[in-house]
Amino acid sequence: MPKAKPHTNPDTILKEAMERLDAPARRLFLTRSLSLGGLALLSGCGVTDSRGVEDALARISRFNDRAQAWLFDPKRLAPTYPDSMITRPFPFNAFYGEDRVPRVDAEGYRLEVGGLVADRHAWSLAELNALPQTDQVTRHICVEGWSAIGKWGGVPFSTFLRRVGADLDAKYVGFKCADDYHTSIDMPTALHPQTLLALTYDGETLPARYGFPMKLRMPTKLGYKNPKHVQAIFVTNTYPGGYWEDQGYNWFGGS
Ligand SMILES: Nc1nc2c(c(=O)[nH]1)N[C@H]1C(S)=C(S)[C@@H](COP(=O)(O)O)O[C@H]1N2
Ligand SMILES: [Mo]
Repeated sequence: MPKAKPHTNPDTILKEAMERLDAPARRLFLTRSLSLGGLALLSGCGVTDSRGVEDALARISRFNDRAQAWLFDPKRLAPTYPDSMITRPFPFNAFYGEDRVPRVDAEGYRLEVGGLVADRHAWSLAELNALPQTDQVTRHICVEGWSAIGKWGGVPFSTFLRRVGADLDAKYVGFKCADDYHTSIDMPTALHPQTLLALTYDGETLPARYGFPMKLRMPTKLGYKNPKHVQAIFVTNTYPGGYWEDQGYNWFGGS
């Protein structure tokens, strides 16, 4: 038997292992940025060669048969952590560099609310801050292959949706951001007890890089589903897609 060519390029290793997977498993994991690091994180094991990658992918593919239903149980809670485990400094990520973070004016800010809601009044920051607040320490997982633990505070999103008289039987909640980012989530996730309309990070007003003045924080979703600098929220039955979702990322994006 001819000896297999040694693989040196991580992308080649990943691509060749992918080709041996069945189509549904491949489709699920062929997000554009699945790197070896990301794969190691998703599979919970080190992947250094093509054998390791295949094992990891096989494990993920088996896991995924159960995962979608398991992750999407609206009553299931994501793990929480003690403050001592917060990652410092917490990483910044966006589709641009930190020098281009949008600077939203606090005074002029009004959160627009639209679609299938009874009350379309736009909210000032003072009004949002006057709603009941809570905080939680959870893990943020980015498909680019890193995760970090952070502390977000704000209004339980279900409280907000009820306050604006949202149609809770609608399928989707969509988000538009100050940097042209957009995304959308399913209603069960919107109503999940850990889904927060986040106004603070680590006890301070949400810093610009983490999404000032407001981000939606969902520990049950991958990083790219957590929109920063949210300017408008809309409730709809028409699939809204999203910035990464429209480029082939999985819409559900659970973590
Ligand atoms: N408005 C906006 N929200 C966004 C993004 C973005 O580019 N713009 N990037 C997403 C991605 S991929 C990640 S990992 C997280 C990063 O959040 P952080 O900077 O608080 O770590 O924000 C998400 N939300
Ligand atoms: Mo991300």
